[in-house]
Amino acid sequence: MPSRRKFLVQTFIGGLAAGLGCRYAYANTMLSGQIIHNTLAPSLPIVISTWSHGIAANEMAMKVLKNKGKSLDAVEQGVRVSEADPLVESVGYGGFPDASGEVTLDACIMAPDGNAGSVSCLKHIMHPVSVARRVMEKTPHVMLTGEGAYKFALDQGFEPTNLLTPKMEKAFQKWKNSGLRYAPNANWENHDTIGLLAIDEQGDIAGACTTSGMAFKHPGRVGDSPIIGAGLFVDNEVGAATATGEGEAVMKTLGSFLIVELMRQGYSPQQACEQAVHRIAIKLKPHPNFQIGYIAMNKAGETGAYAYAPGFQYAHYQGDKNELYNSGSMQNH
Ligand code: SD4
Repeated sequence: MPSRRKFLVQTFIGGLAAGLGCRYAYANTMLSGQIIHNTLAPSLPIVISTWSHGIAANEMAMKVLKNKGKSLDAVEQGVRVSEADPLVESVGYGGFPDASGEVTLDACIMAPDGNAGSVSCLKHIMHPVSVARRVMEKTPHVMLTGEGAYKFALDQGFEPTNLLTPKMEKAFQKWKNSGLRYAPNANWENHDTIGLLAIDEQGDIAGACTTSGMAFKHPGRVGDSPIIGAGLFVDNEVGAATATGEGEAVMKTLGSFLIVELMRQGYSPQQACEQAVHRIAIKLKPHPNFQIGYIAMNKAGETGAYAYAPGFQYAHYQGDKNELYNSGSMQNH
């Protein structure tokens, strides 16, 4: 290559690298010293999940793992606890309805062998994660949606259930009467989708994510939670990540896949979560009430968590310690 051209190419690449370096240096400087995280040295098995109800889900998942169960069974059994709990208001039974008063559920599951299953906009079924697992194991597909997913669930022997609790019916009527239109708002909506990641004694990683989505969403709206790579991603060679919060931003940046790919490049789970939140901040210019939270785990069992706004909590279970932590966030620094 002629020397001037070589110089220009090198200058271009150098400039690009410096630009990127700058961006990441800026991100890391801005974020450094702000991480609130558990300091345990990893020892398998380990379970990590989103929000305070993750404690009960972790409990069940760890029970499976301590009985020599596999991570895939642990993640399914774990999130089923939140799906059945009417006090968890963004998951399964007792979740917020959509703008027509119907509870519609999104869920997915991913196995250590890379297989995945998912359901979206599923009505009347209490355990969408288990339907997602059946999609993974009994069909050649990854995702079933709406009426088709419901019919499949019935064919598989799942019982129809009324998912709308009296409390949520009241909340819906109040919202309807208020004349308010749907607007994503992290401060008044319950952001409590459960994403749960587990690594078993053999070092195999699985994940599950399940939600009723954003309260009073448009009928038919599907969020990030059932989208493989957005709400959840597992690569058993590298690690796993899962998301909670305003799903549209996670979908636009394929957040969980991004985190796993960053870990593949050598980022720690914590650094990878921070970069994925930062990517959203740079690309999407979030609105004032925006919230998003990620958790991640790598093959060594190291974990990380990070959010856009303060208030995101996650539950981490290792040995005999099942504890709730406040994640760091971009906005409180
Ligand atoms: C969604 N990510 O449907 C979900 C909502 C959520 O806690 O996480 N709520 O966009």
